[in-house]
Amino acid sequence: MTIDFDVDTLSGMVPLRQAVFSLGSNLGDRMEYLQGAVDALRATPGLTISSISGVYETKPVGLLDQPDFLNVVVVADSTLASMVMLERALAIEEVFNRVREVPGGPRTVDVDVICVGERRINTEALTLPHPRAHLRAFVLVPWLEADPAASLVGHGPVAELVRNTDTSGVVRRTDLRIE
Ligand code: PH2
Ligand code: MG
Ligand code: MG
Repeated sequence: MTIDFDVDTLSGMVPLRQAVFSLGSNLGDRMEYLQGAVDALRATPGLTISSISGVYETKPVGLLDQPDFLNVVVVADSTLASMVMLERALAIEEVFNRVREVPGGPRTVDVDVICVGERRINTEALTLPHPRAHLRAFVLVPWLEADPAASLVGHGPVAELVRNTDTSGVVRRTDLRIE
């Protein structure tokens, strides 16, 4: 176990950092769920959205026998501790009736914390940066759109990661937009 003792684990103030969230939906009215999740993030005290990617239609990664996803990435400035962001993400999933029947299976809405500044954390509840983000075109492509200068802790510029990733299953839906 990693002993994790710094400002982030205390309940007091933490510095303003950039947080990146990956949102996905592949059940029901996908746009409705994504918009609702973004609205809930926007309404979170201590968190200010700075950029939202376009909407991407993406082929499922991992468990292949499930409907296509819509994915977006939200970039925010926040003074919240990482664990508080995770709690908020899980609460948003709860509100939108996320069902967890099959691990990695279909969901109304999934809200993942991808990274919080330079923070590295490895606990049972949360690993930062997200351990698979650097491999996932459905995270990297929208993230690069939302923040062309983005860099992933330990992995380098997102632009470079996108160049080295198969992005064929990730298609921008120019007809859709998150407000
Ligand atoms: N989320 C997963 C597993 N697979 N595939 C796509 N295309 N989009 C996702 O958001 C996604 C996935 C686990 O959370
Ligand atoms: Mg996920
Ligand atoms: Mg998740």
